[in-house]
Amino acid sequence: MKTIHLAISSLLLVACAANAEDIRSKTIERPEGTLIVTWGQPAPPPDQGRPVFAELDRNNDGQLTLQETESHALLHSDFIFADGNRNGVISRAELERWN
Ligand SMILES: [Ca+2]
Ligand SMILES: [Ca+2]
Repeated sequence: MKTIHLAISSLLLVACAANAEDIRSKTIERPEGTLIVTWGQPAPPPDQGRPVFAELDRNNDGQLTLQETESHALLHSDFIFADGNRNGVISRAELERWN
């Protein structure tokens, strides 16, 4: 029997906003096979406050690499957007713009 998995995340975010950690699924039996629809969103990263450049820049080279941002979950997940010139590192000015 054919099984189809369909993940819907962005369409139902509003419906799940009240309980953001709740991942739900529904199984629908169809003549063509079983359809499993899963929706929800993972829990947001904990609020760590604004990242402090000097604390993240472990090698003190004036740039933040992706690895150096691992301790700040939100900045780490948003790295490509914070890296305004897309050179693979975040400068102090880029971090200030991102904040
Ligand atoms: Ca660095
Ligand atoms: Ca950059």
